[in-house]
Amino acid sequence: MLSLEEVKQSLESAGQSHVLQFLPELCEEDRDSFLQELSQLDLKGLKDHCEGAAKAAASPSASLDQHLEPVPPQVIGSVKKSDRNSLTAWENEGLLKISENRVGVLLLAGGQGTRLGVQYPKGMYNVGLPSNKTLYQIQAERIYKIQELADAKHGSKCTVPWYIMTSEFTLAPTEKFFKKNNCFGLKPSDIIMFEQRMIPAVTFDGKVILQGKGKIAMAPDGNGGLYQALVDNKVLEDMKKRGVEYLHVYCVDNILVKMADPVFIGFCVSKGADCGAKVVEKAYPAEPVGVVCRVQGISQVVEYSEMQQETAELRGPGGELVYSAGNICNHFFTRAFLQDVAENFQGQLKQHVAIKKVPFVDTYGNQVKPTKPNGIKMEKFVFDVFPFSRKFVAFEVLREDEFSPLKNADGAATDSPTTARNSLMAQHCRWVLAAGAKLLDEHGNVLPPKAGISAADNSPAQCEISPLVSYFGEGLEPLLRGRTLPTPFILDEKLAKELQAL
Ligand code: UD2
Repeated sequence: MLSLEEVKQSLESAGQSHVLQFLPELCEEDRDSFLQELSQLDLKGLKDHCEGAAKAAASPSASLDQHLEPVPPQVIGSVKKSDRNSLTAWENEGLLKISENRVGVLLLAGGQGTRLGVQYPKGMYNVGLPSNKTLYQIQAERIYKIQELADAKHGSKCTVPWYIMTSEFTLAPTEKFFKKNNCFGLKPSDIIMFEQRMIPAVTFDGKVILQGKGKIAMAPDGNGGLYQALVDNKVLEDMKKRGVEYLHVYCVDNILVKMADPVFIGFCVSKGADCGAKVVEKAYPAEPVGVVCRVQGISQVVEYSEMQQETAELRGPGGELVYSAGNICNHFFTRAFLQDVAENFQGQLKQHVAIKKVPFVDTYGNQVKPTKPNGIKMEKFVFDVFPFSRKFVAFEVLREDEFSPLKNADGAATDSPTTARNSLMAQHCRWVLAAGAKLLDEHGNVLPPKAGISAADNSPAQCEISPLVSYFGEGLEPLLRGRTLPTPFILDEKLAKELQAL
């Protein structure tokens, strides 16, 4: 820990002396922990950080829009446009790599989930499925199942390690939650949690914001903080030790996420890609997803917050959106590429400006909750490494099968607990029907043969299949063919065993 004098001097030379203005009012314990916090800051880089943030907010970088072009459709792999044989070949390739312990998954879970408005990590959210499973549990069970599928095919006993990037906000509650739930049946040593860095929020005139008299307002450095965090926490070494060569990186809130998706991994591997992104067709111009496109010929993602409305609304001759390749924050990286980024490109990652309402103490020591934005948070984006790749590929998947994010609290029209829950149950209805069963509604009426959607309220039947029984609809036919199933219908492992025994 640095001495008070050292901290004082560093803050002074960074033009941030105000940070210590309430120090004399703090009790000894608070003073010590404040000094501890300040000692851990990058005090040398503080001046640049504060000045850079204020400058970036005052003169936003020129819009990229005039340099954009869509990625030509022929370079985007697609589930819809590929034949069964290609999809099976990619899936087999992916399962082979998984069985050889060469695949890991990495969850980005350092965000604060502000829009959803809960005080705990988003992964702990229960969207109200019949089973009451949380997002973390669903993800854990999908990992378990994909290992099992790879093992069944290749006679292996494989592991897909689960790396989880957290932040100061999410690490402790996430660790506690996993412990309480016995890691949902996964081996604790195969779950590797690590923390991303936090950086100070800054006022428009470049001053660090004090959140309390002895506390700086800190925020995680964006999901692109991943690359620094991989280095800080020696994650690449861990991957190397385990022989992991391919990483599926994903964000926490998509209830339909296919963990270590063998089709996506197989596709990327067979194309020789070092970097890849899953996309879905954008649903509407203002949908909050980045767009995979080319900027001066180079494939990258332009984030929704940085694309002008007119560009997002551009349509082609058939009425389709010109920029329609919606990023769903599901990425593929080879370990070699990540190593290259860590060694050579890390420092070049773009900093994006986010203007936020940041609670603070005013000069009189009063706690203030601002009603309008007062602070700048600088963030890096996980996809900003795409331009450094040697071979980047995009892979388009079906929205109804793979993308339904939880962003907003209930009441919002989109991306809420209700829409997430309904997407999952609708998918599971489709699986049940495709397996040759019928579903009955609560009045005993057969639900429409295609979707399992009740005509009365346009919502799917209460139908949920545990990922421990089926990862993506496979294996259900022998259990369900010819059956008529009343809803709510929950197919868990126990029921699956009973059905098998019949
Ligand atoms: C993300 C994508 C967007 C689109 C959308 C789909 C980025 C930058 N944007 O937007 O293009 O794909 O998702 O749902 O990827 N996180 C951290 N540390 C941080 C900040 C965020 O780990 O400092 C995690 C967060 O916990 C979440 C993921 O990154 O799992 C995405 O963060 P978000 O929900 O803030 O991103 P969003 O929806 O603006």
